[in-house]
Amino acid sequence: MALLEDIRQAVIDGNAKATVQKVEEGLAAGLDANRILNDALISGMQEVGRLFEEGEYFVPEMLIAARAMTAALKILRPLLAAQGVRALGKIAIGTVQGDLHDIGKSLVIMMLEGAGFEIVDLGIDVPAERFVEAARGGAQIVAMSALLTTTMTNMKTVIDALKAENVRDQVRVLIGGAPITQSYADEIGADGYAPDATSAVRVAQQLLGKAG
Ligand code: B12
Repeated sequence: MALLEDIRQAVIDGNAKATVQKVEEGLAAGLDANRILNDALISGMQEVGRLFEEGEYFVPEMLIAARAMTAALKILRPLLAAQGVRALGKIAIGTVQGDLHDIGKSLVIMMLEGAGFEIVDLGIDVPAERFVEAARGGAQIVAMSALLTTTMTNMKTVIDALKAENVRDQVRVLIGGAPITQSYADEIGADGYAPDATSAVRVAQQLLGKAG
């Protein structure tokens, strides 16, 4: 569909204004918010990743593409998250230390909020101690995001810190991000892994015994 392709291209070009304008146009024309997210925005970011890998794009291009995507997500947020649902449990989520990627985390937050979870957003570049504090503060799930192979190892650092501080048994640990796999989750002793924001909701429900 031409409009979806226009939105995708606007993200690749890093044109926030055009991205927002086209998303609004799409919604007005009756396009589904999920379709805009998956077929235009996420697909556009995947292409940006590919261009970066091939040396055609550099960090500044990635950054402006990320800004365009973030601007569009603000519009989609209320549409993707259903309102006023009951609290299913408290989840503290952050991107691990050394890692500044937050678009995937924002999407996971949106979906979890929409499903009725209370979210504590710890932000990006989060040191292990902050995850430990969140566990002490009553979060039932500690969720971590990592996009870099060099920072994903900090997920294990957090799990080790939770153990050292005697709070590992109080929480369930959920992890995700592009380089993460189920086998990595098993290897570091995380309780759950999900490959995307939609399945993050299902896994979070399962972890708290509220299977959906
Ligand atoms: C945008 C982007 C950036 C932006 C980030 C802006 C921002 N606000 O987030 C900027 C420009 C800052 C950036 C910087 C860098 N980046 Co970058 N970046 C990307 C890019 C293009 C897109 C990431 C993204 O937003 N994807 C879209 C979202 C929706 O997908 P997602 O993050 O995977 O999230 C989904 C799932 O993974 C999952 N998920 C995510 N988190 C969680 C958490 C939980 C609990 C669960 C259950 C699920 C879950 O659900 C999400 C939704 O479905 C990727 C390429 C790619 N294809 O991933 C490279 C990429 C991740 N970056 C890369 C690199 C190398 C870097 C830099 C080192 C570059 C440099 N030389 O400086 C720096 C590192 C900075 C740092 N310290 O973090 C590499 C990583 C390579 C590797 N294997 O380690 C990639 C893969 C590009 C590439 N192909 O080489 N980057």
